[in-house]
Amino acid sequence: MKIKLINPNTTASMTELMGSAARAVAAPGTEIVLATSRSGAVSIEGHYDEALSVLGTVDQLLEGDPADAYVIGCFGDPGLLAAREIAAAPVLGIAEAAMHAATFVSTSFSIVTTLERTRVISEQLVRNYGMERHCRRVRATDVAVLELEKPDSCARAIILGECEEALRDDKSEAIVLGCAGMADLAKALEQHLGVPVIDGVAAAVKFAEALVGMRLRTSKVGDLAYPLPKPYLGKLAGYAPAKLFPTSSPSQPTERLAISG
Ligand code: 2AL
Repeated sequence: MKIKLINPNTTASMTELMGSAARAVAAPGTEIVLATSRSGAVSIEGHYDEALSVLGTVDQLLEGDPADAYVIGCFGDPGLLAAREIAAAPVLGIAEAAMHAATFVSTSFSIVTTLERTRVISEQLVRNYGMERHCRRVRATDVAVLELEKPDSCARAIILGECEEALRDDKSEAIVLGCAGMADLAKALEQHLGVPVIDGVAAAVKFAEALVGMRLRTSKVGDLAYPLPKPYLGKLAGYAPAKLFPTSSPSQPTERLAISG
């Protein structure tokens, strides 16, 4: 099967880092196809960065050969539901996947993320995903996303320290890493801390394999039905649904998709 891993930020080296994490866990028959957004911020660290990243993700979703599943490789899961609307293949976000994985191996986790200003994004996801009973705390480190890439930065030490505080002060039993750029830290942190440390990239790839293996596709009835056909104006005219993908008819808003193969 083919899983397309889309990095919504425009830093190709971070896509490669995610790709290594994905390939390390992928089953022998799984091909990981990497895609880096061509438009938008070099790192996603706020609501504006997130909002503007979505078109680059849509471009990558629609471009090239269709995949059996898609992973959005940014911890804010930017554009996740929009992506699910326009694809019939499963689309996974790394935050959602990581939090679900954490609940399978612990009853409580803390999220250790990047800048303080991204904390609210993670907290909103915790609520959206119904994870309030599991997530003890979102801990920001004030490490910028691109600092994670610099070998001489103290990012790793800061993240380790924050994880130790989470275990001691939050009494959490697992750590969810709150950035795709932390994917390469998971195993070393796990060995050091002695608790599960969950990288969402790996979790999303394995869940994607499971969903494809179960032949599950995104529901095209109701909320995640294809967008309604209507004109889009201005700079976004080219993204009008009728031009890009099957659309839901206004008179038949619950269009049903034939499931193949
Ligand atoms: C992220 C992430 O995973 N990639 C990125 O550019 N920003 N999320 C975060 N909380 O820093």
